[in-house]
Parts: sequence; C-alpha cells; structure tokens
Amino acid sequence: MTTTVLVVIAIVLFALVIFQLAKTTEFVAILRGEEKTHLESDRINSRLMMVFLILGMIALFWSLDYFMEDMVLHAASVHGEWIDSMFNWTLFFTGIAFLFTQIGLFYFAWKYKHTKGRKALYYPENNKLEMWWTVIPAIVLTALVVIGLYRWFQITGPEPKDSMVVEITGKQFNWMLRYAGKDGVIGANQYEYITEGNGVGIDFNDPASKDDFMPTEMHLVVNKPVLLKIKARDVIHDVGIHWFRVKMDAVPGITTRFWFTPTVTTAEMRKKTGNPDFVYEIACDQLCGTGHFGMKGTIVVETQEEFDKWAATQQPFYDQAIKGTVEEKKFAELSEKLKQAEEAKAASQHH
Ligand SMILES: [Cu+2]
Repeated sequence: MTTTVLVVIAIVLFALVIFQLAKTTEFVAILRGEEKTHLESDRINSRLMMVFLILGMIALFWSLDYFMEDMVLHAASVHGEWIDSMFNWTLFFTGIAFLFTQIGLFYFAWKYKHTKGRKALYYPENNKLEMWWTVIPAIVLTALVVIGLYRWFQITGPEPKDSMVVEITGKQFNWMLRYAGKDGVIGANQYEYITEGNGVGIDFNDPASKDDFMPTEMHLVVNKPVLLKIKARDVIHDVGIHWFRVKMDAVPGITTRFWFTPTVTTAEMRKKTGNPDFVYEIACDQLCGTGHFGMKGTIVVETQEEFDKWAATQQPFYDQAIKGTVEEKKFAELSEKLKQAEEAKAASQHH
C-alpha cells in the first residue's frame, strides 16, 4: 500500500518537474527573443499525452488483474451467475469502446500536435462512419437491455412452488429470522404486538404462530429455492447477501420479497476459497444509523439432510420465550386492547 502511494507521488513529482523544465526553457527562449517557444511546449505536451496513455493502460490492466480475483468470486446462486455474466458482457463491450476512444484520444493529441505550417483538415461529416457508430452501439445496447430485462423478470418473478420461506426482519441493529414450524406456515404478525420479548410482533392468536421458530443463524438448503419475506421495524434497511447477488430493501410497513437458489454449500465454499472460517454473511446495505456497520447476519448453506437435522433441534419461539412468562401476559393485554379498539370501530361504523 505504502509502495503504491510512493510510486504515485513519484510519478506526480516527475510530471511536475518536466512541466517546470518546459516552462523554464520557454522563459529562457522568450528572454532570448526567440519565437519557437510554443512549438517546444507543444512537443513536450504531446509526448506527455503518450506517457499518460501508456502509464494509464499499464495501470488499467494491472488493476484488472489485481481485482479480477474479487470480480469473479463465483456467485453462489443460480441468478447470481446470470448477473455476473451480464456484468462481464457489459464490461467486455464497454471495455472495447473505452480502449478505442482513449487510445484514439491520446494518439491524436500526440500525432496532430501543433507543427509549423500544418493546417487542420476541415472534415465536417461522414455519413457512412456516423451510421456505423450509431448502428453498432444501438444493436449492442439493445441486446444488453433485452437480456437484462429478460433476466430481471426471471429474478423478480414468482418463486417456484417448492420454495422454502424465511421471514427476515431488520431493526436497529440486527436481523431477526422466523421459520415456519412443522405446519409449514409462518404465523401472522403485526406491529401492535411488538414488545421487548416479542421482537417481530408475532400474533399468538394465530395457531400457525405457535410452532414457528426464530434461530439466530439462517440455514438454507443447497439447490433449493428460498423466498425471503423481508420486513423492517424502524427505518429502511437492506438485505444484502453479495455471494448470492441478493439485494432488497427492508421497508417499514411493507413486506418486500426476494427469492433465490443457493448452489454452493458453506462446506464447499470453504474448500473453494481455501478459507476454513468462511461464512456467508448478510450485510445491511442501507446506511441505517450508528450501529449500521455491525448489522450482520450469518447463513449456513447445507444439504437437505443436514438442514432437517438442524430444524429438528429448533424449539418453537412460543415455547422457548413466551409461554408462562411475563411476555404471555403482555401479549394477552395487547390482544385484549386491540380487540376492544376493533369493536369500538365496528360499533361507530354501525351508527
Ligand atoms: Cu440496517
């Protein structure tokens, strides 16, 4: 890192020295009453253009090589591979345009520097050339946009029927997870029921709520689609799981959704990355307050067998944290209050 900084500083200083030298020769020439001053600095400028081009190209390919490792850190989901492939094709086409235009720009600045006696060519139009540089980008961009839209509709379309469902609720500053229990249905919840002990406001009057469990770690089955039902309790958060190319805002008052299919288990990823401590992370991708940086969840991707074993060890949240505690009394009170409010509302509408 320090070496890089030093190299950059050295290059900048070198450029400054050359610039100052050019200026000095110019002043000397002026003092001598010579006329060729501009020619001299134009020559130096044009050469610097080429130096800039060559150094820039070296830096470009070096950084491409240096960051490629991160850029192709294989997506671990089905749609993630589509997204990566779109990124790579976009980079390929824009890369070609970038090379052509930048090399052209600096080469022309060098080649057609001001020389005595040379007059610029007046070349106002070339219809054939203009047609090609309109038609080719139009075709390429249309292809990229059409493929992008097609993939987008696939990614945001309805989830497959055999998807598992996980509810994930963001709050300042952590994620709360809820899985359906044995009945396969996640029970109702609403904000009026939120208390210290009932973080997502589960409605225990709904029989489907009784066997739901709330683990601290998200477990997913490899090659099985999962639908995330995403909620927020206070401000806008964002479920960001970059390994799966998942990103979706968690918005108070709205349930957002995102489904995806993980394709690589945590164990396989540990081998692939050579990192025995590798974990899939959920980050909050929306700056949501002072503790934003620590709003991190973990995901374990495993086989169906391992998942079933894990799920069997999970106790229903109701049994574990509510039943027979002060929370149950609080819930009953809130429930009664809500019921009365609803009755009063119904009565007032009646009259
Ligand atoms: Cu957040």
